Amino acid sequence: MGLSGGGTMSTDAPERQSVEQIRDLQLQRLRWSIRHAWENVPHYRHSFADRGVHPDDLRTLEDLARFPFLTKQDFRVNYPFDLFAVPREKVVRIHTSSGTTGKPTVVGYTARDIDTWTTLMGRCIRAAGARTGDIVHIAYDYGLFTGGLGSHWGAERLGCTVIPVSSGRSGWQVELIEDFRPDILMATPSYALNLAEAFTRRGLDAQLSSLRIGIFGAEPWTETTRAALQARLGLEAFDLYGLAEVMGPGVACETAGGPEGLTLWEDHIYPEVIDPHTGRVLSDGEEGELVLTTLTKEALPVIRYRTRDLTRLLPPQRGPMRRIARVFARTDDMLVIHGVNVFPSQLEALIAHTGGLSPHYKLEINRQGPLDELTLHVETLEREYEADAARGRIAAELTRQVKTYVGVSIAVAVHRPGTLERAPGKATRLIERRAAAR
Ligand code: DLL
Repeated sequence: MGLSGGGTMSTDAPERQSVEQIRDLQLQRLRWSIRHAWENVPHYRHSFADRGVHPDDLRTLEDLARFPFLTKQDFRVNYPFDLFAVPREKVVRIHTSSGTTGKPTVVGYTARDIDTWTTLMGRCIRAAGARTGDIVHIAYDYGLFTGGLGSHWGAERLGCTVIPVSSGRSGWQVELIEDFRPDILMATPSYALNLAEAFTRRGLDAQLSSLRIGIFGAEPWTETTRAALQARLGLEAFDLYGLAEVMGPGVACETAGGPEGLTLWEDHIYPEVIDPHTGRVLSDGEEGELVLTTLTKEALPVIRYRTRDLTRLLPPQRGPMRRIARVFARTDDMLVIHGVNVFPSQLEALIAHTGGLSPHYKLEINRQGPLDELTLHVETLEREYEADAARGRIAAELTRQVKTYVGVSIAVAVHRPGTLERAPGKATRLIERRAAAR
């Protein structure tokens, strides 16, 4: 089989297939993908041999569990291009992951890979309710980050009018939204909140803007943030998931009026959820780490990539594809404070419930003796900020809530409105002071 991924199904109408048809297609494509990786990438040849497996060992979809995982570390070792399975001249585009530590992960696409990505992103934007002719304001960063260009091509494929704004300069973005009257906003949820603030700073009511759909992703966010975004921007907010290693945005997305969770495009990507400690494959419905395998990717086939994202698989509903539950955290996001596991999303929900606080927050970790200590930095909303006493009351209330609901003692620092740093793209929450303290 050539560089085709096999299978004859049109990428545009997967909803009409049955679950059995999708499984057949997956097996056929998986066989191709595993052989393609093994034949063309030394890393896979070695890792399969170390594990004692060969592409011929894949007879059923369940056999995939016999194959080794691919990790972020494997990308680092093979930096920049050694995981590519096609000659470099066939690679028409390079992107990177947005990791902040060490060298970024480098990914490549053939023209056909870009076409597949565009198809899947188009499906996601359509699933959120967008239609041909809608105006889409894209405030994901353009450049090596996959968010801007991935969304851009998908929206164009759908026949939308794209405004490729990229991130930053929020005041100017508000002006553009007022003038061009887009229907759809695509941004990280934290940047969308920044935009809502920028409307307020200009004395405008964002609820009255032309926006009716928001397609938000690239970082974990919560139902409380969804409610805040919907209320402030007067739109319906949808979750979009993806990662550079597998493609970029468009791996999975929520559907307007659809079932709970994000539909994962199983005709091109095969999902597993594993126990992150043992590597054992879990049943659908069980929570664990998402592991993804590409079925059709030519330039960079990814076999069993450990995403470090925590979620669970949900059965197909109103269509043949399985869904993932909202990705609430990454395995490496989890903080252990006084022996208690703490996820930023838990704190985010409590901040929203406390009242009087903006949704912006930072987590500062210090080491005092043998234990890590957590300080949660939050800021008040303008109208709530009057006196130190008010801030003291809010700090005490939030400390109590965290103790009650998360079971851990932390410090809370309440800042003045607008003083916590805003990132133009993905929010950076963690202030790491442990290395300095050691
Ligand atoms: O963030 C791709 C993307 C762009 C997705 C725009 C959605 C919208 P990376 O920079 O490689 O790619 O980061 C991928 O971000 O493994 C998750 O940890 C996190 N992430 C992405 N989308 C979501 C989401 C892009 N909807 C990493 N919910 C992933 C939670 C998300 N986490």
